[in-house]
Amino acid sequence: MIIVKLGGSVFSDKAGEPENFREEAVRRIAREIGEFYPKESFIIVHGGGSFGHPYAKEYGIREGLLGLSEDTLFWRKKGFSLTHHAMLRASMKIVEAFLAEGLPAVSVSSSSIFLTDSNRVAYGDVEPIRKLVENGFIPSLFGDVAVDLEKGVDILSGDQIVTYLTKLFRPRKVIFLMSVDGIYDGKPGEGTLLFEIRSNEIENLIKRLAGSSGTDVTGGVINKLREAREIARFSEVWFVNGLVGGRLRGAIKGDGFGTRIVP
Ligand code: IP8
Repeated sequence: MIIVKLGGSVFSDKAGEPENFREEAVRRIAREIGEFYPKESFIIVHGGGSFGHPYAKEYGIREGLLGLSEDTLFWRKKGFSLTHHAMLRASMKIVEAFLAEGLPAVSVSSSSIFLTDSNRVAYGDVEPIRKLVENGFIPSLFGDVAVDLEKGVDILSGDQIVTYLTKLFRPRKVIFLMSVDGIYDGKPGEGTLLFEIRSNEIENLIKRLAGSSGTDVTGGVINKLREAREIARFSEVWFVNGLVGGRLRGAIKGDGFGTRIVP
């Protein structure tokens, strides 16, 4: 099994119009997966991109529901629903792109199967996912809103979902598709691309890297690196550019261009 995290900045331009969608890029990614499926099984987890993040930010979903006046409480709950619906629209587009390439992707709503606590998955009902995979489907989950055990509501990042699924399903590989060539020591384009990172070096790297891009409510590359350190205990991890044809194929085959996390 391979888990592919389809970054929000790959299937959409986060700095562009709300809900813009790069259909051609997603269809090409689906075709690269199609070169290995069904011999290899896949789970897709995608991010929020220009769909979920603007709503999550506007309605302050991460602030939760505690201590709010009645009006603000209703407003935030409305934002929860709107953020989820934006994610459903993203999911629909991604699944349609996969179907158009002949791959049986099936949308699985993360907020229906996960509960969070302190920024992690606290509960997950993953049996339907396991069964979908066993029956040859490609489950497609996504970063989403979530009911949170402590603060009422929160945002659950796709990266956290990937970590949770990795611990349970032990995929042989986890591949993060990004809009840059991998993890850089410094700002992308300015720092140097790191082809290999030892998992025990990740903490220092996180300290060196500056904050992340504007609309990303879940912490961008820093969050990914934290998850990667955890994931690397169970699986091979790659970060590759999902906007460049062939990079995903390379990571699947094992001779890819990008960053590989080594134990
Ligand atoms: O882009 C966030 O998921 P991520 C999802 O994987 C929402 O961090 C709803 C903002």
